[in-house]
Amino acid sequence: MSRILTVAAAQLGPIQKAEGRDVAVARMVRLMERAHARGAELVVFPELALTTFFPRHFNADRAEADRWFESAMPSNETAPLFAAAKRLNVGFHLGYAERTPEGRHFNTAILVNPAGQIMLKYRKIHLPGHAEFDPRRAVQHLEKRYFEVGDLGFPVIRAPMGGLDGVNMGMMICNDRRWPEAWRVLGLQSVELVMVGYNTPSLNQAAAGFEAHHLRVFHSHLSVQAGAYQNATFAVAVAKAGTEDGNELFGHSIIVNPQGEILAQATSWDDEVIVADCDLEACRLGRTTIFAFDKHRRPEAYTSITAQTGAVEPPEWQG
Ligand code: CDV
Repeated sequence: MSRILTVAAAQLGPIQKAEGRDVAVARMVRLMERAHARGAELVVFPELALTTFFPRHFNADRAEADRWFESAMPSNETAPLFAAAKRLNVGFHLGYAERTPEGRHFNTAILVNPAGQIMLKYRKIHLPGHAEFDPRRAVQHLEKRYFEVGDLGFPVIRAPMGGLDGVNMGMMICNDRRWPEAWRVLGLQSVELVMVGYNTPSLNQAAAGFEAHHLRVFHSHLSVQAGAYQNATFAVAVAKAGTEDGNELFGHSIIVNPQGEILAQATSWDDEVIVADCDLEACRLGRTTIFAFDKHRRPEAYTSITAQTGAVEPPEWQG
């Protein structure tokens, strides 16, 4: 019997540094309405969806960056998203910068049900970039300056969504999608839908050498399609795209099935909704055959995955 959840990726076009949250939230409400009109039951927004991608901007005084963070969720400014969810009877996923009551800072995503309840929170674990101003870079990437490493692991929750009694839903954020370890930790919790928002520059600003432009999108899709296939899950990868503060982010948001196939793909680098009917029963094939983890995994051979961070050199052949 099929278990269909209709999922939308709500790609956002650029948000400029001078634009307020009210502008972003109004655009997001419109995207929710458009997604709902196309039958979506769950709408997925990108990483740091409420503001420009501020880690490209250096603040010598760290506290000045606090203006990019939310200290309440919902807040007056984000309440329209929660109200729209109720009005339209849709769930949503939102990425934002979180400042906790203790003054800690995280790159965070939440999953909200149509009643406006936060069902799941994730804090980004793989933080790319650097902590100090780097004079060699044309554009900074200061995630390591502004955020702590997430402290919630990679959680999955089983909860009602759309017309389904239980959907196993998990999250990762942007750079996490490139790490197979993150996918597998979600896979080991029987995840059926992975939501991942991203802000990815079209150019590799850290590149010391040449990297062909088309590979930026290829590597993003490769990671999401492989992660979905190898863990027998659907995945929604959604961009903030276009030229923000003079810096280009690529779009190409996708919805992927457990075979690793792309079901829907955004074609603009602006606000755009893509929708796919995800039959969660399709997770069963991989899970019970080639990726039946309980039958085939060999964790005793994988100890280096958690015991070390960097790669070591192999022994020299002595022949
Ligand atoms: N926001 C990100 O995590 N962006 C990184 C870029 C810097 C490479 C990404 O992995 O897409």
